[in-house]
Amino acid sequence: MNDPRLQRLCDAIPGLRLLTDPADLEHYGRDWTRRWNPAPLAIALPVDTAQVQAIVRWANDERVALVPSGGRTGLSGGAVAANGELVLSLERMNRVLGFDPIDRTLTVQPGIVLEAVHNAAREQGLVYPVDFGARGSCSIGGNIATNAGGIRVIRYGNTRNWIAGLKFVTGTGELLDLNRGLIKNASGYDLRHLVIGSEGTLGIVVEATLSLTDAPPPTQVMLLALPSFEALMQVFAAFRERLVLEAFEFFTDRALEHVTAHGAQRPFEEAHPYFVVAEFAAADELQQAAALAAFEYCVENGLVGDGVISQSDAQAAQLWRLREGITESLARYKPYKNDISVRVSAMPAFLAETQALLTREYPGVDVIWFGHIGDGNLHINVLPPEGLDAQLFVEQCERVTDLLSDALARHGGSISAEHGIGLVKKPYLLGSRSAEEVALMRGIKRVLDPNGVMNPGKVFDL
Ligand code: 2HG
Ligand code: ZN
Repeated sequence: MNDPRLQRLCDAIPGLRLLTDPADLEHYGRDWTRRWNPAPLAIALPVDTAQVQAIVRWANDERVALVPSGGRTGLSGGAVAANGELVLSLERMNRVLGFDPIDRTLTVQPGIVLEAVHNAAREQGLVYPVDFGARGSCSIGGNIATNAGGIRVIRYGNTRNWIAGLKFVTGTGELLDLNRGLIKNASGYDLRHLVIGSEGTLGIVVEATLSLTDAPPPTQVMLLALPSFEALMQVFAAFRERLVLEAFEFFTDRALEHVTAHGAQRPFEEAHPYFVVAEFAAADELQQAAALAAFEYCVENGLVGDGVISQSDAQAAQLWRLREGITESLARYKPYKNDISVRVSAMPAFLAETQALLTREYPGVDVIWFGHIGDGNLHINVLPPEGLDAQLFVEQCERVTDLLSDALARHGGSISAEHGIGLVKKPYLLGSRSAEEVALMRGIKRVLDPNGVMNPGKVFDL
């Protein structure tokens, strides 16, 4: 170890795995944003809570910034280490620690991949229902850090709803045991919920107790083609009224173009401008008939132009691929991403205004809309025009995001629905939160992380 600080870290924690190879610094120093050049000091891979605490104490002594790191599938730069930070990777803390059949909870380490959580729950005949496209690589610790949402929020809520307990190392290295799996606990502030969504700025989750639930009833998946944007929320209302929705997702023809070019199968012969993937309970004939009735109602009222319904799990997966494959199909273009939300009731007015705004501000640009429309959450990906300098492109998009942020403020919405603020959305935080709220957030940060070692520069500057 050439760096004396790292030498002291190795001395303090015998056996700690530390990586300093340039390829490792590059690999662990970035997330899926790909906008910043990774430049961490080193990567530490602790194996237990005691090592995490010792790393945090070392960081306080040395005043070295720490970047907690899970699967690094984030889209807001929350796990980027570009300023000589120590990346604290939780990937070796990836075990299931226990299952309690009476409490119906699964206790896991933070580095476990979401898909492994799904599998562990299924082995117990139950489910952990939070789900999204990055399930094969994102970690539960990262999900907690952003209160991740995904494709089943409409039915099950966000990550927050499924966290029964957390063990948490604060920015000074104290270990807190938050809520301990209790269903009812009215003994003061629920610090667990402060930690969830804090993007690694307050400390590090070292253990999570997850609530599990019954497996959902058999479902079917329907793909609908819509003639207009205005029809979208009406179709949603018609489906929600008649069916138990497990998911209700939308995307545009531009998204379809990219995802089919990337290997997904084209669903309809004819062209349509908008699409919906809806998954709903179809346990018996009554529910299946209700689905058909919802479809027919929409067709009769000119809200839907075409549709298909899955008859097997394989077909359902094929339809889901059209929605879940979008991010991957766009990745090579390095899109500028928006992840915004408004109340579902505000959606029709907000959609109309945003569509007009983006059509005006992005002439001739490939703008791809998709998202969790049933939660009021839109993902709008803007692709850089060919030949445009990457930095200039981001600057142009940020000017449009200023306008979008104003529109969100008028409609009471949020600049980040589920990806987090990180580095990417930091300039817009004050459009979604009042100055008083952000001042309180800073105060909370100072209490839990007085030396500012936890993921500094993310969410807000001190
Ligand atoms: C999704 O819903 C993810 O697919 C990613 O949140 C969204 O790539 C995006 O903008
Ligand atoms: Zn999403």
